[in-house]
Amino acid sequence: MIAGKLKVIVGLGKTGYSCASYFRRRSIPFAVMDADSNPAMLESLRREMPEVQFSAIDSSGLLAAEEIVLSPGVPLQSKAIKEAVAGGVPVTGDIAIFADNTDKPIIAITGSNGKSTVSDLVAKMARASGFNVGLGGNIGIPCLDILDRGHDLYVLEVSSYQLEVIEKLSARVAVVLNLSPDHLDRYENVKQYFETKSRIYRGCKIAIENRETKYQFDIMEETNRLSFGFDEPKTSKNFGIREVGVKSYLCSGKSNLLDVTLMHLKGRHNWLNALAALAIGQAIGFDQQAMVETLITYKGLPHRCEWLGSFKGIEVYNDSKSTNPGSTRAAIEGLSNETKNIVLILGGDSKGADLGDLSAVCAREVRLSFVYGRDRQKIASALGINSTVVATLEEVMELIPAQVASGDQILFSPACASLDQFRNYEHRGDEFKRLIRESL
Ligand code: UMA
Ligand code: ADP
Repeated sequence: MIAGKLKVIVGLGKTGYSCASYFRRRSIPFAVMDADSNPAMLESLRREMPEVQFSAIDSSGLLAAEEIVLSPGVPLQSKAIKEAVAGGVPVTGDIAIFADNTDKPIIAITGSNGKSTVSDLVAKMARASGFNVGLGGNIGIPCLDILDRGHDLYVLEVSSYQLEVIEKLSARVAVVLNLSPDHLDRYENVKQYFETKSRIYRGCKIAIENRETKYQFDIMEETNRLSFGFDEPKTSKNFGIREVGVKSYLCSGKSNLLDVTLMHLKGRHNWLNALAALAIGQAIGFDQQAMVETLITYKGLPHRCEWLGSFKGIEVYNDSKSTNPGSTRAAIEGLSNETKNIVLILGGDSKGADLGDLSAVCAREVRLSFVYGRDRQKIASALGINSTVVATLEEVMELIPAQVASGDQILFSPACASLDQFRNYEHRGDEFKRLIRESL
């Protein structure tokens, strides 16, 4: 039982610990709760802040809290949190605390896919344009860890989980990169998930919109808007693609900015990511030449359609960061060609998604498919193509050498969360890299 009116941090992972450090720096009293009796950061908390009370999540303690600071992995809809909210206890999260405590501009980036790529790219463009930029959020660096470090601009990757507890972010620039079904184990339906994503636009100065997204966002009329999409742009506030002969250019209004073949990032989904980054940069006032040069040199993050090399004539791609059907579709379309030579490996925890969304693209583009992991039977039947179904990735890799040949492209793009068999997507991708090198 926690005594006195305190802020209560719920969840002691990366976020919870960064909130604790922040409150400590500001001498704000707080306590911490976690469903796990020995969470990841407990040892550090005991060592660095021995006076802080730590306990299991208990409803009466939450009801007595001055405010709950919720970690993103803890659903707002969980029983104890719902009870506290019903009892009038306010709930916040690290991004909202961050926004309330800086007067520097925030670029807030969400979307079902491409958040980390675009956040990283925009931060690099900002640096190339002379800004002292801080990059954080869902990308893996809790935002409060980058506050108070003298930055003049922030790029925050924001997840739907984080958006649940944000009333009004008031970002300088906000973008929903794209929307496709995800996290249906957390949300009641796709509509609720999309609505949560749309909260990022609340109070923003400049909204960046994807013209390919059909969802109707609720954006205040007076908000300035820029947009991006595959079609040719009409004004300098629109970013798009212009075909000139056989070449495709990223462009804004009448200006052709870059021939897409000059980018390392491959696949049409990355054209949209690049256009979104250019629109964000224009909204903030980045140097256009510096942005274009960044797009030419940017190699992308590991585990995102990462080309591992050519092994005996077989091209291998690690797309372990693909955790939903939308990103696997983008990967397949990115590798598509006339020879139907894609060997797809997927599986894991499907998070309630309908993998049937991939059946048409698989039937068209995939020569062979292997399905593994917890939801393998459900996934294989939803895909509707002939798949080899085994329990683990290791077993897939044992079967692979006998079934692939020079000219094939092996694509590891799981379309699922990794947590049923791996620590996280990085662990899964590293295991794939190790196993493929051993087996080919
Ligand atoms: N916990 C509870 N009760 C629960 C759930 C969790 O007590 O119902 C406790 C766990 O026991 C654990 C702690 O909460 O001790 C973990 O908190 P957390 O799950 O919020 O994880 P953090 O370590 O704080 O990491 C979070 C994000 N994790 C999630 O959203 C699940 C990280 O995104 C993010 O990088 C980090 O904050 C910094 O902002 C990860 C992620 O998977 C990579 N995000 C999802 C995604 O990208 O699809 C949204
Ligand atoms: P996020 O942070 O939203 O998970 P990442 O940049 O880490 O996004 O990429 C995650 C997965 O989504 C990877 O498989 C990547 O290839 C794919 N991806 C990246 N951008 C897009 C996009 N615009 N549309 C669809 N898939 C994408």
